[in-house]
Amino acid sequence: MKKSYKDKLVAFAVLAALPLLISNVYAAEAGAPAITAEETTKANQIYFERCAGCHGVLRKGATGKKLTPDVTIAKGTEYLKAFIGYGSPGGMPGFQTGGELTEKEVDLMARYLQQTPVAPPEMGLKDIEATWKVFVAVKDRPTKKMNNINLDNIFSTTLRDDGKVAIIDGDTKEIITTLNTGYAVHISRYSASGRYLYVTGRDSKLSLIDLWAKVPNVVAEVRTGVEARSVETSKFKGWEDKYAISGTYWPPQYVLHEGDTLKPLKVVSTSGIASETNEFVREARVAAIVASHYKPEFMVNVKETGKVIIVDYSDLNNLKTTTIDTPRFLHDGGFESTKRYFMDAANASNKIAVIDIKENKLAATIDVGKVPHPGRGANFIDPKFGPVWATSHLGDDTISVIGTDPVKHKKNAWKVVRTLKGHGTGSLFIKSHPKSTNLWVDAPLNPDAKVYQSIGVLDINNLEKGVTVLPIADWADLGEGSKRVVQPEYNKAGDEVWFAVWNAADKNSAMVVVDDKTRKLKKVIKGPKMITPTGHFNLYNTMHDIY
Ligand code: DHE
Repeated sequence: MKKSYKDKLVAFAVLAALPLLISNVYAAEAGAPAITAEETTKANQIYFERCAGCHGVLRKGATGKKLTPDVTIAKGTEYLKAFIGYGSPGGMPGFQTGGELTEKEVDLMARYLQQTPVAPPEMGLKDIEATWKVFVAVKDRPTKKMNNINLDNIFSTTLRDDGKVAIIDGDTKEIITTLNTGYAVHISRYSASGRYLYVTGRDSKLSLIDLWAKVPNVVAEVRTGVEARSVETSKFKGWEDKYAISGTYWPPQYVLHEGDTLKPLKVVSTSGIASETNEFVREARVAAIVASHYKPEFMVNVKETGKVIIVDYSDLNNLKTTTIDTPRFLHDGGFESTKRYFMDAANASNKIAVIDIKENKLAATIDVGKVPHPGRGANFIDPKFGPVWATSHLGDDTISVIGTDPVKHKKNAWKVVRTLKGHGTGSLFIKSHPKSTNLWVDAPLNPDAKVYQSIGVLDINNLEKGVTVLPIADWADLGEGSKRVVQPEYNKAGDEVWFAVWNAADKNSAMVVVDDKTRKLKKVIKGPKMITPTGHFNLYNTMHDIY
């Protein structure tokens, strides 16, 4: 009898725990400390929730270091405990100091990391299809918008540890509804018409939300794997709302879905030979995906192999793909202002790869600061250098500003024209808006609370003046906790900028809205529903790639 995906997951759990069940106290590797079956189950869960994103399920390393027993046993339990508990200047968060793990859990993880990792199960089209649910069939959905919400200006806000998103009215700043989605939602993207919202959880649950319903609701969902971070939708003229694409960390693959039902149509593995090393990588994870406005194509970042796969979705049966080699490891990125060039962060190489999505080729690679992490980056007109795109960095406190106009500003194109001092090391996101003269930069992974609880802002017309720091978490007045300020995001008009103040699940969190012109506090959105907000995505700006 063929096994369902759930059966496979159970089989995996049993397999992983089998040696433990036999002895109950277990050291798989010679020299590894003891760990019980019960502890392993708990550690598996913590590893999935907190560690796998950076270190990989096979623990071979990517954004984070390699954590296989050949490395970890030599480091020893005490060293690993210090690293996990207190973090490192290289960007590893302190899980004990941040309140995410107790001292006991840190000790458990230090011992767990010295055991041999076990690979989770594969997941083919049939397995994915078995998890697919349509709650409201297309024929039963409204044929016109049934609410009075100004959809263009809504925000889909991740409520990370609550497994939900909040749909917030950008005009009234009221929460319209909160909806159950996957565990630790990572990103939200909107369909090209603006009717549908796609949300992916870290657990690979992909949810489809109908924004035309009287109250927006989840109309379909599907599990695409064990771990995921990305989703995007077809944006080319004539293909609006037709397809969605989801990318998974495990299994390493991408899935093409029917846009209005999430029915999985095609699965493509991304395991393969890496650029630069030419070695086979099993865990070649899908990071950011962007959709072309020029052609019916998706750009899929394969992290560990350093490949951008351009997927032509005009004929799924005879799928045409173009593979572009870049430096590694590809993570996040976005378009420059004309949307012809995809500015793609290769974070382990400290480079930005520029992909020309009209010609489907690598246009340039540019050296930037340490561990670029742009989110989608920030576009603005530099008074001296013309159109530019900027990234901040996880590993240093600089902002690299890159010329992006190869026609009218040819000598600046694909060069770092300025390096600005940002708000601090540990930055994840940077943002501006065509109607603004501000450049906002966060630093949520900075080790200093004063820095990660605030935001930096630069005046685009006076960049030499340096960064001004605003105490966003203080403005939110939330009481105790880490209160990391995450991700600037504009409203549709470009006159407000929104920030998440991300606290632990049992503490108060908030969204803070700042007037972009005056840089003064406009509104704090808080209350019992606002649990661990992180990313927040304005419909109009996200749909049109305005940032
Ligand atoms: Fe993210 C984007 C992966 C940690 C909040 N994050 C992305 C993207 C990827 C990614 C691949 C790009 C998606 C796209 O554009 O299609 N993120 C990862 C990780 O692997 C990592 C480093 C570790 C992990 O375990 O997940 C990680 N990310 C975080 C966080 O800790 C953040 C702050 C909170 C959280 O949810 O865990 C976080 N990531 C975000 C946000 C975006 C994002 C808000 C979207 C930014 C945007 O402007 O589009």
